[in-house]
Amino acid sequence: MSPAPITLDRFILEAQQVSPGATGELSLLLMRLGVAGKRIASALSRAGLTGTLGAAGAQNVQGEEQKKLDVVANEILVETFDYGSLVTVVASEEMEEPVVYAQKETGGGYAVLFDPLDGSSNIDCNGTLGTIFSIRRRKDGGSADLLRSGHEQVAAGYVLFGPAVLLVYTTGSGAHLFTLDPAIGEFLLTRDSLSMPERGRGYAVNEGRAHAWAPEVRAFVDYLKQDDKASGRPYSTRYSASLVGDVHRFLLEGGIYLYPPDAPGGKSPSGKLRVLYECHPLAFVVEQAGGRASTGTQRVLDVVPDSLHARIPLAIGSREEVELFDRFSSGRDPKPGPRT
Ligand code: AFP
Repeated sequence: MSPAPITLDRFILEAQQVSPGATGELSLLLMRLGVAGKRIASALSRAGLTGTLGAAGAQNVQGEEQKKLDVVANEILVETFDYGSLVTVVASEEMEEPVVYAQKETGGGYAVLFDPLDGSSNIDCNGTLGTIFSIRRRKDGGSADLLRSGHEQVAAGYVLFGPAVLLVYTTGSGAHLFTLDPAIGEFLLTRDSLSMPERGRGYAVNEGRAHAWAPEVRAFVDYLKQDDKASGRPYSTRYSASLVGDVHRFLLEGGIYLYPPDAPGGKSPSGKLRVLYECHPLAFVVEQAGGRASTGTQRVLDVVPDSLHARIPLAIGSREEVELFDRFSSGRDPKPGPRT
């Protein structure tokens, strides 16, 4: 008989047993995220049949059009943590203000931050989507409590909704990959302690916005496209309009995802992606797998946001490409080495 599959719950519980001082609360929370991921996957798979595709008719706090499924996924996550007194506050890309759960207004417990449905432009065409989450210990309460560096995350991860539903998470000792087995409704361990390639052959960026980029960003992307076998170029473009989908690809294959800032004076001088809901959690996962995440001038995990919905430029992926992007960004001589 083949060995019993390792379920998400078993993996989390076994990790808890070798974690000194663990109370089991974080374990429960991670397991609930698994359940929320399954509920969101179910809503997505039936959306075309239940009339939940299309726009919700409102805008989120970023001024972006909300899709009905953005709202559904957000509601599932808010509801998921509204019992059991583990989580005192949740904050979401889709909500202007955090939700503070009544039973724990005095503080303590955990804060969960999320982008409920990343890549929403893919919803109506059945493209890749994701849910990104970040877990922090709550300190003295209030929103200011959440405005801290990415090093304060105790866990982070994402659920990827593609041909298969995947869950990747880290608590700071490696990043682990699970695949939902639809036959039994469980996430099963498929790769323990992911290790991403130090260098890849793909890049993901919305080149339709190249006109707005700073010259050094254009120079970097042009560099990737030049033909030079010795340094493994040209790279292939791999842009899916879902950060989770692209980052997951590069986690497995190596490469770099970019959402650069506009040149000074442009419309989006800080880029598009949100520090707390997208950049910090994915940076935590990718670093745990041996990769890097940078704004071009700063390590993403070092960034302390000045507001809940603050944005930063993001370069995330294999160590070598992200370091190269930093060298271009700072105007240093890139001097890329030959491909090994
Ligand atoms: P939405 O979830 O609002 O569609 O944003 C998706 C995203 O944050 C990221 O997942 C994509 O890579 C990027 O934005 C797409 O943005 P562009 O449409 O500007 O390429």
